[in-house]
Amino acid sequence: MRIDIITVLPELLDSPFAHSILKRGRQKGIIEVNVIPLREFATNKYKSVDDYAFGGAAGMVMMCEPIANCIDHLKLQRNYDEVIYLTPDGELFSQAMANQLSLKGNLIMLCGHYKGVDERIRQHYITKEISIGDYVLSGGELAAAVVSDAILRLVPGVMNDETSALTDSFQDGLLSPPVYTRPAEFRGIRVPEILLSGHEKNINEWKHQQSLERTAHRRPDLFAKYHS
Ligand code: 6GU
Repeated sequence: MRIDIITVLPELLDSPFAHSILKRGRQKGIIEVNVIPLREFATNKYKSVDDYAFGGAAGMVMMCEPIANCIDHLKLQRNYDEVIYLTPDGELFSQAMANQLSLKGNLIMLCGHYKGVDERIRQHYITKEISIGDYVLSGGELAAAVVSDAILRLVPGVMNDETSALTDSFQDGLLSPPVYTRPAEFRGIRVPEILLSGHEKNINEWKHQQSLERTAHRRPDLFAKYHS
């Protein structure tokens, strides 16, 4: 899978894909992440990527030409399954969406900035709009990093057995159970005895029960969906 991220702040995306699971996935050649500086596609002598909003609204708007030129340039080299725009008024991101997108081959992500992009780009180039939650970030870059991370770790071969996605919170609609490591006693607090019992069936039942209780207590909204 390949993700091309278009941004006015490429430096913001240097680190998120350079460590741990995603670093190894890139080294293995299973996933590819490219950060494309939008300013390289600016057309005027000032290299502008934004301009004043028509109608006199406060704040700048990302211009059509640099974005159109950039996406056209990318599309000449390969086909894309989705051209995604990261924006607070997009569809709310979820594990289900991450699962679907992890099956795609090539994705473009366009990071919004300022007051957002000219509506004509949204109408003519964008195939999917994603928000990562009901709060406002200063730009789409951190959202693109969040969405990309959630997608890329699901691509087969990126994770090994120890990091398997199958036992993640949300993958079965429930939160994960609590986990413990050595020592078996820490400041007088013991690990639940069942986890030391070696009885796999009972342990799995205990974990499932803990997941149910956690979800019911912390996320009644998820718990209601799980039972319906
Ligand atoms: Cl995708 N962008 C911005 N700027 N803020 C957000 C967001 C995206 N998702 C939630 N808040």
